Amino acid sequence: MKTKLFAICLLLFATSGIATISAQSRANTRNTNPKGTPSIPEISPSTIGKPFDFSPAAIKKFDKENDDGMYSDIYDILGGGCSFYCGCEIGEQKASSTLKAQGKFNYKAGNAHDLSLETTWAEGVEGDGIGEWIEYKLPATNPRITQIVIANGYVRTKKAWTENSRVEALEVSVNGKKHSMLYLKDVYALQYFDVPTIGYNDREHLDGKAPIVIRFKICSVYPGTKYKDTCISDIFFDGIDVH
Ligand SMILES: [Ca+2]
Repeated sequence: MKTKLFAICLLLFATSGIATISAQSRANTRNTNPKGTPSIPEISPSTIGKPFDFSPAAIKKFDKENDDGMYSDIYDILGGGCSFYCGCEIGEQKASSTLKAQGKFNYKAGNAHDLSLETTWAEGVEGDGIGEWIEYKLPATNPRITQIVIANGYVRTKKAWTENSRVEALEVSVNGKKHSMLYLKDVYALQYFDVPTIGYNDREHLDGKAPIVIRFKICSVYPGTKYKDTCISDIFFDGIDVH
């Protein structure tokens, strides 16, 4: 009897060992591609905002309710209240290409980080702009970013949004190192992505540290109905270290 019990125990021990090794093996391979280099987190939005409404009626209603002037207009993303941008810098933006200005509208890189839904960056190459990028340079002292918020496409009007291309997959790199792949929804609203922290964790020794350079590269798009220009109206952040 004792021998039989011992054999059962041995068997249980052995199989649990196999299970442990197998789980360990899965854990190790989950984040590696076939070449063995670490892959990056693939992230979908955790939250989608309310659909935009910039109709004349909505603008009239907004202006009436905004009688204290907290927001500069209906396109103003944050208004004058406290936010992550009490500490977060706008920094400098540059892009691999930019669509040339048409009439009173321009599509420069800085439009993607001016906290206004009225303005947009549009890439300026032939086709849908796969591989084109926009880059933000922020000082090392910038508070740490834990969330990326995106107004995908040219959201100033629903018509402009439909006619121009939107981003489907956006690769994020930080200081030249791949950070994450964001999978955007094709929605006329803000999209919130919870991301691994961007910025220096050692807040005591920031002097002399390299600036934080965040690059967003277009990897695939939702095609516009009229134009092959991919637009991003705004990419902005939320995070920690502020207040
Ligand atoms: Ca903008």
